[in-house]
Amino acid sequence: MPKTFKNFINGKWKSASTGETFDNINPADSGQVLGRFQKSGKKDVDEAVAAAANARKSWRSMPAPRRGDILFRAAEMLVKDKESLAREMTREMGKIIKETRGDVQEAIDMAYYTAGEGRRLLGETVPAELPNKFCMSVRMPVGLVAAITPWNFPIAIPSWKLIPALVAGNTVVFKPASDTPVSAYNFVRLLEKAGLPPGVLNFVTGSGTEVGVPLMDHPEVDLVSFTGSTDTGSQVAQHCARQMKRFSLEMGGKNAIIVMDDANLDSALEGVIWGAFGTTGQRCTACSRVIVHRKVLKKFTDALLKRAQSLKVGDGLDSKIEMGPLINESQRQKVLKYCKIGVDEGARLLTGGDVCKTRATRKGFFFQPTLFADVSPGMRIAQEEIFGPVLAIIACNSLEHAVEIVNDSRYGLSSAIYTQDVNHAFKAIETLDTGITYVNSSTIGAEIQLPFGGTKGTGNGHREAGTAALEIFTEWKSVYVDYSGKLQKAQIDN
Ligand code: UN1
Repeated sequence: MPKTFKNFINGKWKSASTGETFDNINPADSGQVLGRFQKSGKKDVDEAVAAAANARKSWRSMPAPRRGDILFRAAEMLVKDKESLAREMTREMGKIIKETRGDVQEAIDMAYYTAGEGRRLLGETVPAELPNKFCMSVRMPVGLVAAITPWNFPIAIPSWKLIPALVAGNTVVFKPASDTPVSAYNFVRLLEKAGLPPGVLNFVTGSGTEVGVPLMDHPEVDLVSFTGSTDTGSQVAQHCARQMKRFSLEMGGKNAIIVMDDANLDSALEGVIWGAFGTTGQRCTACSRVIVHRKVLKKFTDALLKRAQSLKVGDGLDSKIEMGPLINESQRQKVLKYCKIGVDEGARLLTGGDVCKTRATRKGFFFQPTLFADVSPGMRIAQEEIFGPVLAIIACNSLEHAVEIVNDSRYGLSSAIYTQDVNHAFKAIETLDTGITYVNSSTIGAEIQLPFGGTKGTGNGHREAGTAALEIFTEWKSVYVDYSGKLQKAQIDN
């Protein structure tokens, strides 16, 4: 019998009011049920929100360095449990063990870095325009945060939301993706053990419609922090706008790498393969387009083909495996559909394009590493987010042309250029319309001390991680202290 996991509300682990559960399965072996999770409903959401609302006052009045101490403890516990957390994550999410270790490491980095905000949370002191007067700005918590997270970074992305929200003095109701609830549970359990008081962090599992919607619609929720698809993100925006709530959205990408004729092609090859097929292409930052200068197109395409065909696909717990399965069957069908669209549009399928059919991969949601050549920038496979191991190769004639192709997208998350020419590198940094640009590196691999997020359809102007995260999770308060002992009128007495 698989273990049954519960919700965490007001410091207690409890079953959902519905009495129902859902199964969490291993995408590398879909017959394997890893656990049963609560199929919660509105009543559970109401209870979790009430607990978070109740804890608001005491949590925001705890000195921020003390809140940071709890998060430092969580960082230490993550270090200690890194290997077991990574293994459980590979089992439920599918990405290879090296990558799930990286996922946990990202949460460790986030916890250490952001716990330190407990002793910073910097504001400004500025001169006053009148004598005997003092001015400063301080950061205040927003209030009650709903964190809604995806399955592709089952601990890292929750850490981007929960840790800055908590250190800033907010209380949280956390709804994880239903494909990866074990990792979310492990993270919450660890934060509980690190010493969060009851009600400060609540955890409710279940579907988007039964948990996500009532959560973001709840009038006590002040802020919704969401990472996921652009379609769902736009729903979140509409729900939040009705109640004038604050919301931050981190959504799709159609990230591209430019390979110039002066690039180090060996290094570019590694970067493109890693960007396109790492996490089985299921990163918002995945490289799904490579824009190659015509002068090196044939050589680079041949090298890509050789490397893509040699990738070892299988169970991510086996350390020799380079690419795991897709998350579930419906994602696999979506990727398959896009491969058919690519062929119909006239792109040339070089390799892949179908589900894996070997003995070792029969039981899971595996897909072949796929390359399309002769892709033109307007094709659907070059415009729409596929979220799978499918790479479109597009030819360009110059840097200007390449940048035009990269920017011809509704998304603007990550971009990269491989070049040995410093002028090309800086021109690309200046003109690529994305939130992140890499020079001589892949589109993936963002570090937590910098802002993470994108332009255009990727987001709504906010950034996660770094100190930028505090812009979402805090409100500014401007403070004026007049110690003149009399009424002084700004703009009038000076
Ligand atoms: C995501 O793609 O959903 O930069 C997050 C990266 C990771 C985070 C990616 N550090 O690829």
